[in-house]
Amino acid sequence: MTLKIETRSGAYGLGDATLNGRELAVAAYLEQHVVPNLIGRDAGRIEDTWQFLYRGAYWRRGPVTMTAIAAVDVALWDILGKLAGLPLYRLLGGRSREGVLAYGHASGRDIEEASADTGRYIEAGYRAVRVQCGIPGLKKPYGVPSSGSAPGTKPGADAATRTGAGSGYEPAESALPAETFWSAAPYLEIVPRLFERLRADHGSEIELLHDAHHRLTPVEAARLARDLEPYRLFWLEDATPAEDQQAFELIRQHSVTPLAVGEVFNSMWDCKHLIEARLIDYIRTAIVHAGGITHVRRLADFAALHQVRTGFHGATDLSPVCMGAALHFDTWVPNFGIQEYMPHTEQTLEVFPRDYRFHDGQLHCGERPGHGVDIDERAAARFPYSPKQLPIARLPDGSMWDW
Ligand code: EZ4
Ligand code: CO
Repeated sequence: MTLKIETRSGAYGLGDATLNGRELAVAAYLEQHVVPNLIGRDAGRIEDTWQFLYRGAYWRRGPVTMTAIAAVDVALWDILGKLAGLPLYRLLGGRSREGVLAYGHASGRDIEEASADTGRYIEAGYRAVRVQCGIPGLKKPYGVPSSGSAPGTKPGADAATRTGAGSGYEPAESALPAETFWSAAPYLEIVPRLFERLRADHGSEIELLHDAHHRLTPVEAARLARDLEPYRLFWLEDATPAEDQQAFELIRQHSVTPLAVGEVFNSMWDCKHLIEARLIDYIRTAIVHAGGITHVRRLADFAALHQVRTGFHGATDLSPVCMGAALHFDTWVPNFGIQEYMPHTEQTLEVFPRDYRFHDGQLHCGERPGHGVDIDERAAARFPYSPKQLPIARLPDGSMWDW
C-alpha cells in the first residue's frame, strides 16, 4: 500500500502504508478519513499535520491509525527533501556514519543446511546474519521455507532471487491463512545446538541474530537467552509477546543475551516502559508502523537516553519506500544499532526505482532529494491486488498460539 501526495506546485512524495494482512483497513482510513483533511493543507507543515492526525482524531495509536499517519508523514518529508533539493538524512541532521550495518536472513531445514546458508551470506559480504532452522517433528516452523534454502543464489544481490526467503511462509493458495505449528520443547533443544555449530563453522567475528517470533513463555525465553550466552548473539528478538512487558524482567534476571523487540509496536507508548526500565537493548519499530519519521525520531531520542539502540524491522512486507526512509534515518540517528535487510523480489524492485544499495555488508542510502524511492505506476498496474494473510500458528493439539 503506497500513498502518493501531490502538491499544487507539482511536487510529490511517497509514503509506505503497508500493514500486511490488514492493508485495506489502512487504505480506507486514508481514503475516507485522512485524505479529505489533507486537501488544501500546507505540505511544509509536517509537524502540525502529524499532531492534527494524531491528536485531532480523538482515537489514538493502534496499527491502522499509526500506519496511516506514517504514510502521510513520510510522503511529506519526501516532498520537503525534493523542494529543498536535499536527501532526507541531511534534513534530519546529516550523516553520522558511512554505511548502515545490515543483517540478512539465513535458514535451513536442519542445522547443516542453516550453517551452509549462513556461509553463503558471509561470502556475499554480510557481517551480521539472522539464523533460523527447522525443528525436528514440527511442520513448517517459523523462518524456514519448506523448500529449504535456495542453493547457489546470491544473498544480498540487489536483484533478489529468493522470493520471500526467510519469511517462513509461501503465499497461500487461498485467501485463508497458512497454518504453521509450534512446540517449545524441541525448539529449546535445537536452537542452542544451531548456534554452537555456527560459531564452530564460522568463527567469532560474524554477528549472529535469532528471532523467537513471540513464541516463548517468559521462563522459556529466559532459558533460551541463558543457553545462548556462550555463542554471544547480537540479539535475541521477540523472545516473548511484548504486551506483557513485565515478562522481560524475568528474562533479564537470568541472562545477558541482548534483547530486541518492537516490530509490531506502533508508538512510543508501546516501548516506553521497556526502554525506561532497561529491559531491552534494541528497539525494532518500523517507520511505517509507528507514525513515520516525526514519531520514530522522538522514540529514538528517548531510547538514546537509556542507551537503547535502533534495529528497525526490514522484512519484505515493508515496501522499498519504507526501506528508503529507514536508511536515511539510520544514516543520521546517533544511536543506530543495525538494520534488518531482506531483498525485495525483482517484481517489487521494478515497481519501486530506488537509489539505495547493498555493498560489503552495509546498506547505503543515496543522494537523491527526499528518501530516494519512486514508484513506476505503469509497472504497478501489471500486478493487481490479491488478498493474502500472514500465517497462523497452532500447538500440536490444535490450540492457537502466537505467530
Ligand atoms: O514475520 O514481517 O524479523 N522479521 C520478522 C518478519 C515478520 C513479517 C511479518 O509481517 O519477524 O519476517
Ligand atoms: Co521479527
